[in-house]
This record gives sequence, C-alpha cells and structure tokens, in this order.
Amino acid sequence: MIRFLHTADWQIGRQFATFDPEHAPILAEARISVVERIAALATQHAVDAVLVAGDVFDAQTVSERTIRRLFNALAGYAGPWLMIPGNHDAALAESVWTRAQRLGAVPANAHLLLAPSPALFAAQGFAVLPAPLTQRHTYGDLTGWFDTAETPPGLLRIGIAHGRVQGILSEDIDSANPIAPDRAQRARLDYLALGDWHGCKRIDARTWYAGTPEPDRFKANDAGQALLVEIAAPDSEPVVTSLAVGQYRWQLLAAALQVPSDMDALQAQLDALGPRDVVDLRVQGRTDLGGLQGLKAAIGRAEARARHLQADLSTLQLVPTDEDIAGLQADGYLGELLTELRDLQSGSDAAQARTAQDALALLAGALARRLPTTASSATAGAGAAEVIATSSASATTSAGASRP
Ligand SMILES: [Mn+2]
Repeated sequence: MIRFLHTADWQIGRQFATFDPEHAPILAEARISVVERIAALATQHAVDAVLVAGDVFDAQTVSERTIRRLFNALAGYAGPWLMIPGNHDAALAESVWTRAQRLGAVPANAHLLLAPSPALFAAQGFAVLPAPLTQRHTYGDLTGWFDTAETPPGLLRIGIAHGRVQGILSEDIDSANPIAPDRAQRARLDYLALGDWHGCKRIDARTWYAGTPEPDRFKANDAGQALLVEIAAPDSEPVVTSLAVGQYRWQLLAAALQVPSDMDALQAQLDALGPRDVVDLRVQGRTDLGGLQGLKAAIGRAEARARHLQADLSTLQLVPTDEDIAGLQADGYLGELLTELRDLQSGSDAAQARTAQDALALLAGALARRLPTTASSATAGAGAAEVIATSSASATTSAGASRP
C-alpha cells in the first residue's frame, strides 16, 4: 500500500487586501498554519509523499521571510514533499523558486519539480511525472508528454499538474492552462494530482483536484480539505479520502426578507456565527423600523464574534409600519407630509406608489434618528437610503467594495 497526501493552491503570501487591515493578516497567517496541519496529517497517516499541485506561493514577489516561513512550516513531516509551480508561482527563469533555492531555504526533503521530466522515488515505489508551469498561462496541454513517458515497471505512475481540465470545469478558474480530461487513462497514471480549482473535486477515479486547504473565497465549493490517496498496487484503483484541514468557514449568507419570520431566521443565523466564520452577508427584501433595528443589532453582535463579517443591505428596503410612523411623533407640516405619502403609497398608480414608498421610508428614517429614544441607539437611523447606506457602511468596514 502506497499513501499520498494530495494538496494544492496554498497561495502563501496572499494579502487579502480588500479586507479590514485587522483581519487580513490573520487570514494570511492561516495559510501558513494550515500547511503545518497538513504536515502533521502526513505524519499521522504515515504517507509516502505529499503532492503539492501548484500555486504554493501567491506571487513571485512574496517576501524573503514568507519564503522561509513556508519551508519552515513543512518541518512536521520528514518524508518527501513534491511541489510543482502553478500559474501564480510559475517556474520563470527568475522565480520565487530560484529565490528560495538561493536563500538556502529549501529543505532536503522538499523536491521542487521545475522541469517536465520523471522523478523516481524507487524506495517508496513510485515515479512522478510533473507538468510544471514555466509561464503564467499556456495554451498547450503540458501533461501531453505523460502519455509516452517511460517509467520503471513496478513503480506507480503519479502525475502532478496545475490547470483546467477541459470540458469539465466552468470558466471560473484563474488560468488558461488546459489539461485533457482523460489524461490519467491515456498516460496509464495510477493517480493524477491536480491543482488550480480551489474546491475539492473528483474528475474521475484517478484524477482529483484537492482544492485549497484553507478557503479563500465565499463560493461554496468544498474547499478546506486535503486528500489522502491510498493505492494498493500499480493499476489498483486509488481510495481517496478527504480530510478536513481548513480553519475558517467562508460563507455567503443571502437572505430575502418578506415576512417577520424571515428576519427571525436571519437573526438566528447571525447569532450562531463564531470565531471560525468569515461571512459575506447580503440582505434584500423589506423590513420595518423595528426589524431594521434588530438586524443591525444582530450584525453588530455577529461582527464581534465572527472572524470577519461584511454586510450589504443596499437592496433592503425600509417600509415603516403605522406604529413606526405614529412613534415618530411628527406633527404640523411633517405630519401632513407623512399622511400624504402614505395615501399615495396605497394609491392605484403603481409608479407613484413606489416613489411615495421610497420617500416615506427616507423621511421616516430621518425622523427616527431625531427621536431621543432612538438617537442614543446605534441602530435606528436615518432615511431608508441613508439608514441602509449607514448600516451598510458600518457593517462593511472591511468589505471589499468599500476599499480600493
Ligand atoms: Mn492556479
């Protein structure tokens, strides 16, 4: 039985520049600590090698300290680490890899497979066919040479590549680099370890994307794992087991508020968030003043517990109730205006009703902010647009859109 741990897309040095400066370094640090956990898993499962299928580094320009720290993070596993460059860390003439070598940062058990030629690990019972990217984008299939590559009989044939399996993955992947979907079969590979797609994905019994071990996108694509690959003998079908290894749970929380129970459900979801959650909250639909106040309070509580919460309430509409309006204590001209807007809002002209509704929400929001009881509250706010903009801005101090 030969065992591998397959991982990829560590993207070490990623900055998370659109995030709050308080959160970004913590998310960046998590990418180093997940490598330490991968090393511990490799030791625990007594694997014969760790296959790292490209994009180890996020950029060629990562700092010297980052390079050293990455290789230090491998220390928990003494067996071979087999790494290929991906599109983010392509094996250019001068690259992050040549810098690492010059620094003397690469330990003896880390094998940088920078050229497309077989690497034999006869003692462990396998041969590796690497398809390193030597530029960021290529339009030919770099795994083509696997088909005719000779390897000693009796050794497993393991391919490692970084790119997009043609005709199977959506366009939502960050490189052109094509890979034939039937490469494992054509090249008689026992296993083809792929990188580039950030989710964990099976292409066929012998071809997998491990995905990034520490999630880095809000997309739900099953990231946060490493793959344990067990192969009994050459030509045996691999047994592939995903191992959860990521620290943070990135998630998109999308809510459309129509009835009061929708708001209750959303607030319960927010109240359930904890320190491992990285959340993109998007709320649309409609709510009254009380609901908005409650939502903003729940966001405030959740922000303090989650690792990161960004909220977009820009399409949430404030629709004041009769009680909301009575509570505004508007009299004189403002009272008359409110009454007139409410009449228009329930009128038969749909366009006018919609305009009146918007105006009413703006006015009610502005008046609510005036009230002593709500002025002291951080939550009851300005006019609908303003409330929402304020709430959005306060809740998204770390949102991408709010920072260049
Ligand atoms: Mn990539």
